[in-house]
Amino acid sequence: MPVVGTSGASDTRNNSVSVSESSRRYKIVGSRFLDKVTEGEILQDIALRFQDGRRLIIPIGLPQAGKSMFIASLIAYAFKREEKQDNSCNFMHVVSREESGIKSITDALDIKSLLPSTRPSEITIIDIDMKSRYRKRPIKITLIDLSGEDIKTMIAGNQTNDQTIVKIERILEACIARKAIFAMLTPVDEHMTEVGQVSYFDEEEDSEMKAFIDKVRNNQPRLYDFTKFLIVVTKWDKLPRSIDSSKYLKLHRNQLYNEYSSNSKSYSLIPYSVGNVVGNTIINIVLRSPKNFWYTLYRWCTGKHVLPWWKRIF
Ligand SMILES: Nc1nc2c(ncn2[C@@H]2O[C@H](COP(=O)(O)OP(=O)(O)OP(=O)(O)O)[C@@H](O)[C@H]2O)c(=O)[nH]1
Ligand SMILES: [Mg+2]
Repeated sequence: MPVVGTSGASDTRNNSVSVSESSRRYKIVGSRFLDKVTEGEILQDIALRFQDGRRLIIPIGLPQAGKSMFIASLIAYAFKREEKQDNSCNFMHVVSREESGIKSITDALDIKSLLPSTRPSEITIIDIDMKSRYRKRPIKITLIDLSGEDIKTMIAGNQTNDQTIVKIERILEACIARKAIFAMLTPVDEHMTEVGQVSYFDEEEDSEMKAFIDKVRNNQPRLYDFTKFLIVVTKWDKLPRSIDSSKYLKLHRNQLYNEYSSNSKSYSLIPYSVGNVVGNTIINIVLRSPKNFWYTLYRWCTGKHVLPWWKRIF
């Protein structure tokens, strides 16, 4: 059974850790290449995580959609506690910080650097547990980062012999074993000057993301029914003016909006920003979006708010 570090909120940088037992349990942790592992190895590792009650969160998006930075921002919120006031939850590494894939992310964020583009066939698997200070039950999460190039190829569906793509499809199919979350990341057009003016970029994003949903629905109807689709509009800070996220979706991702509004049971929507990005630097890492995400996730998984009612009132 994976055990986790249990140190308190004041010691989060070192709360890792070292649980060699769980490192042995999960063979594939941190960053690896799918062409270097067999289908059996990766699926067994995923199955172990399901057995441990882990919930998989898989960002789905085209190259440069913001998948890796979305994960980095969630990690930043979880493990950069000194930069935030909120101490209502504890986050714990499940394997040592060094081998978990978290270290390279937090090291990059320490120098406010963006992460490099994820290479084709690369996969990063990160296991984190989250516990409210006011609740007994922790939630166990596994984040899986994939390459946008691979996701694009998978959506196009014409590379049936590509073993990397086959493995990704198998990983997604395996999510039938335990309710997973496919986070559909679709970025604001960086060149947008006016809200309401739909660009070619918007149209392409809309149809590619919709094609992914259709692919799951048509090829794996049970998986479609079982999976939660969370639409995440990334690079929200790039909007020229503020707008309600569902209005944005209706205007700029109309096909996704129709999905979202026709089936509120399976779909949710959040706007997301990792902070102000200038060139290769994140000028200031914003923690509002990841906090919102983690709180929402905790509620989905446990049916309870991170905070007790008396904390929310006062
Ligand atoms: N302004 C702004 N830019 C962002 C944000 N998130 C990501 N970016 C920019 O988008 C680029 C791509 O982000 P990544 O997270 O690497 O994208 P990805 O989806 O992982 O891309 P691949 O690895 O190629 O599939 C980053 O280098 C940033 O320049 C955000 O919240 N705001
Ligand atoms: Mg990436």
